[in-house]
Amino acid sequence: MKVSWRQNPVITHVAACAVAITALVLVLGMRATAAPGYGDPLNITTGTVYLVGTAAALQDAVYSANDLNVPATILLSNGTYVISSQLPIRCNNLIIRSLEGNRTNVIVRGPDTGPSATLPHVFDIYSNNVTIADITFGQCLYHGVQMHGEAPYDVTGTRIHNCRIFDCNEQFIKGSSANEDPVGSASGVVENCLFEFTGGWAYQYYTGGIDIHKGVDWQIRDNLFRNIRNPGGGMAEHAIHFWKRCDTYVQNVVVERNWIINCDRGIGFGLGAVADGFNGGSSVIRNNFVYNDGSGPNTDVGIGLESADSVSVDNNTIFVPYWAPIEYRWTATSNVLIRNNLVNSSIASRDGGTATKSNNIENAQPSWFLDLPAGDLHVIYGTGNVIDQGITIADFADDLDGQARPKQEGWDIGADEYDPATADSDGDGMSDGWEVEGGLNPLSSVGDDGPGGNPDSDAMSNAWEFAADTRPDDAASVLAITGVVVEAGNVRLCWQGGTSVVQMLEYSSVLLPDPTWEPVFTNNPPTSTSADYLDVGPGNGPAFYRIRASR
Ligand SMILES: [Ca+2]
Ligand SMILES: [Ca+2]
Ligand SMILES: [Ca+2]
Ligand SMILES: [Ca+2]
Repeated sequence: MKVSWRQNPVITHVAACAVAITALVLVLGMRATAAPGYGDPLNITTGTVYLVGTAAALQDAVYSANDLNVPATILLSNGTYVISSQLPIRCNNLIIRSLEGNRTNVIVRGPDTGPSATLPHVFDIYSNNVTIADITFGQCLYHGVQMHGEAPYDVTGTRIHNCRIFDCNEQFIKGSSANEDPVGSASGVVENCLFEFTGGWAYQYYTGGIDIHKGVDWQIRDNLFRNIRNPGGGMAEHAIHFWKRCDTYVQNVVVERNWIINCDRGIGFGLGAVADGFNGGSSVIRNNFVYNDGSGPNTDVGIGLESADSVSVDNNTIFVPYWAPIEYRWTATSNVLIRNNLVNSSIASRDGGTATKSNNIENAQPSWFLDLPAGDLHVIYGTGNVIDQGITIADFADDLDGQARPKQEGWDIGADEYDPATADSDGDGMSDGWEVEGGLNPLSSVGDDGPGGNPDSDAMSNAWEFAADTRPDDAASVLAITGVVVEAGNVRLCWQGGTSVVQMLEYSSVLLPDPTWEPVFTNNPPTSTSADYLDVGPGNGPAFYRIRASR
């Protein structure tokens, strides 16, 4: 047997003896949270399955499903489906989704766009338990989805998942009701969707993201809204608006973990002084980001409660150039809690609205946030008056990113729970917590504090040390093979490294010209700073080993 070693960058061969082998470090990015407004493909199927590839086939499948009215799934192959008339959905328990799950590859739209678009709606829903998932749709005169909440339809159970909805002249998702009808659409979910005007502006003021009248038991979560703003006279409706209240049931609407960027108005419950509707319940608006750069002429409220009853407004982060990022208006606004919100100006009562406020910060500064112009309101390292300064709320235990609260000593104020293990305030690929522990500046990405720095003058840059979880302030702390011992024909490898990342011991019988590295042993964290492994029977001939690490 011949055991060899390599030392980066010089490769040396030593015959038949125990030697050290240098580590190779694989640098990977930090674990990223899921992008806002995106979700995993739904991948569910029910009943009769239609596979379609053209607009005509899609329309035929909808008509057939409507006629049969038994559970059905329409799967759309990749492509663009240009429809000139809306798709009327009258089949209960219908799923419409992309076959492959990639929403960018399946587009259902009208033939033209802009203020004179000719397609009325894309989906016009009269039935219950309809799911639309993993597609892109838009370019219509009115609504991307119209749900008929008025009798006799009283649509329930609509689910819109992982869709991109674009360029609808009026409200992108509309839940209608009738004046004489007590209840609108109910028990729906809109999640992981992107709503946007692709040209940066709406075409008129009468538009909005989600507008539902007399809705009950809705969940609006993990969506991204952008550019729902009118460049001319009159402000657009909210990105998320539950307008009139149901007459017979409590509202119980949950709006959580949404990002709203550059929309005239963010989230609204109620509108105006009209105090009708059924009081009580436990609606919540929590863990949302609302940002507006103010470049439009109609910049308005982040969260507006108008004649809204029994709503908790908790742990939202709002930065808008409007005098009151959160307003509660009119005397019918009552039984309202406003807690742990991080906003840049007043949380204000108007026209007799009442609320109980606790633990809000109303003077947020631009420098507290990770990327304000992009609407990324994650707080950065050192925002001490925000981090750990919230009150514990029994109703929920996560943050905007779906990560658990608290992370350190207590709840943070605002939608983001700061986590030093994942936060990267200077964007240099190394987490704040690791930088601080290693004596680096978590707010500097250059020089000794950046990924290319090497303040301890060992063989590893800071980026490599981070990937290996070794210390950037200790030259003795590196990822390296420290010993090779031949034991009765087997090889024992000894190495050192960090404690919190995966280590992979690999073998190749050749080094030049191209090694073929095969896995020998995976050392899962938590790992000891010193470890060893007995490789049984590598056989006769040269043997090369390396140790890798990755987060
Ligand atoms: Ca960093
Ligand atoms: Ca740094
Ligand atoms: Ca170093
Ligand atoms: Ca080191």
